[in-house]
Amino acid sequence: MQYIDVFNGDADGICALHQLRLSQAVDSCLVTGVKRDINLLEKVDAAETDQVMVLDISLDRNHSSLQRILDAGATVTWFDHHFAGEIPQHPGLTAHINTSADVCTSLLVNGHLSGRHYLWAITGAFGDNLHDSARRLAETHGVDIELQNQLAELGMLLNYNGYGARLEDLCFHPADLYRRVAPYENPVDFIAETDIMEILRERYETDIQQAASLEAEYLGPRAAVYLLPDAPWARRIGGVYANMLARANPQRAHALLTRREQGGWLVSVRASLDDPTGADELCRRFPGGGGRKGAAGINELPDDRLTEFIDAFRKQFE
Ligand SMILES: [Mn+2]
Repeated sequence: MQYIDVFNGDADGICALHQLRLSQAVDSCLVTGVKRDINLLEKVDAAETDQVMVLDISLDRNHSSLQRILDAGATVTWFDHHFAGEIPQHPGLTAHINTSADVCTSLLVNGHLSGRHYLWAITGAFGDNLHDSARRLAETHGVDIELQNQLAELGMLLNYNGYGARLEDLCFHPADLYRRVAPYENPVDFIAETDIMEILRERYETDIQQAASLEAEYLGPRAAVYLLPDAPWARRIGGVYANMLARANPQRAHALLTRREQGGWLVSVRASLDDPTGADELCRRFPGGGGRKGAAGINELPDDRLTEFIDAFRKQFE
């Protein structure tokens, strides 16, 4: 019998798994990838007695692999906040799915564990750009503003690490980053005793300076579109820069399109923070598109559909 932990390689995925493994330590096989790599279950080969934990990836996008694993007789526990589609009714599956715009997987796990490792849940929520939810949870536990801000930076940097077209674009492999986090029950100790924050912060600042020098392709009061070049810094910073723009302009929706090496565009969409809906709906209209209400993406938008996308984006949000 083996434990298999399948998790999104971003802050939310890492902080969700970390909370669960702090409360139940097991020796598990880790399956993860860059944040965009959400078809993670196809990499899992499970046997009858195996226990599979799946965190922060869409059930809809992994439906056939899930069916295969359940048919093999393995037990699957799933926590997620992305569009799930039809959830299979199977005695081997326990699914904790909530697609509300103000929750993330780390917060769902926090609820499941009755707040046992809430500092990591707050970190994961900040990582998913859910600042209101993160601060609300922090307030209920009396976390002071200074620590809140530290956790916000940690969440943002762990999230930033997950962005890239492939693992080579990243500072740390998400499985390695999880292993570095794993010994720390308290994020304050992780921040003080490891050099991870420093390494991520330095690269982040260099990347963000490059992004900030870009001009918008389209800029209106309710919608803005940015085109980023085919470069590792652009692939790393796109999603985090989109979150930053969203917070600076809460009434505006943002689309960041990063040029792909093979042609076409990698698309990140953020609905406005004032009305965080419609991003998934827009992206699902294009092949390879998906996500959640407030933040969604398209893995490969063909060049000849760029204008169509920008029109659809403006129509959705303006
Ligand atoms: Mn998430």
